Amino acid sequence: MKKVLVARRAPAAVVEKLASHFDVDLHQGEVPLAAGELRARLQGMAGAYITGTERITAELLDACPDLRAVCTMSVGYNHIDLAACTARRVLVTNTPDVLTESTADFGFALLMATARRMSEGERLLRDGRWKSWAWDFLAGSEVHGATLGILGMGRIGQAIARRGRFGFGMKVVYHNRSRLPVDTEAELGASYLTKEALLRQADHLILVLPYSAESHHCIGAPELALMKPTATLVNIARGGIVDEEALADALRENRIAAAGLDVFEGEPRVNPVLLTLPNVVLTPHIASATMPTRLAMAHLAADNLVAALTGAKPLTPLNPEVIPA
Ligand code: 8YV
Repeated sequence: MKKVLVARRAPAAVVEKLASHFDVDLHQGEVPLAAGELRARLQGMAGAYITGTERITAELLDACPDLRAVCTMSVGYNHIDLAACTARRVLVTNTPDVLTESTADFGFALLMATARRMSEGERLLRDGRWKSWAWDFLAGSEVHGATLGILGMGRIGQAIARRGRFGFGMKVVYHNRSRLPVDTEAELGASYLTKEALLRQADHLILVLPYSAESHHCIGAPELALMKPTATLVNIARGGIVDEEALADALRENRIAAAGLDVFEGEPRVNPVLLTLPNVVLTPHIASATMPTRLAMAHLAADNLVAALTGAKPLTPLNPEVIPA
């Protein structure tokens, strides 16, 4: 029987499914395996079921020559050196599609919570600081009818565009590495802008682009300086896309109005300055966290692993070129 490592706690049905095909080593702890532990646990393993918290590097692959498939329970795969996997003929799969709508729901929720100052209001209420009504008490910015800027117009970006356009009557503008086909733009009611124009025009800017060396700190001091002082910034992509120091400065000096962050550069560590600022809504990387979605992601990752190691066709491969013809 082939051996596989399940590197994080997974639903019982998923572990059972994997155990019916493989000899499974399950890491039960709540804390991810450290790099050295992961390397040790992967010795002799043909497959790895991982999440966004395990890094798959060229060095790790060289130390684990039996590894043939890495299946991540995440759509993002910046934690995996895909080129190194492909060069070593290690199949990599992710979990697209199944999380699109719930992640878009959360992106919109975070945008609204941020623009309408919900966390600030709840903190004030819970702390017993709610004294009275005033005309400008916790007055935030408008969501309906505002200009929604989307940076990264993949599946999740498009699902957010639909919510903004058809749910809230927003003007939707976007920037993406490649422009969408004209009929998709028309269907979404979204207009393409340069990154600079997007930064200047958005009342609410939501980041949904993949993280890579290219997108590292693609929102930094110069980009924040282009945004409206009344603007909201929401990040549900990856922390490293935003220069957190620059963002903290901009928020402290009210150069933008507010930010909603679900992801952080060094998560689970959060920049201590952000923790002190009232105009930031902070959530612990939960954009895809609904039970049905997480179950769908876990099953898809497991189904990919079963297919990859039993000669069947994986459902969502990232490097299909390594699959034998
Ligand atoms: C996951 C995510 O919660 O899918 C992704 O890329 O960021 C989240 O949905 C996380 O990565 C768990 O693997």
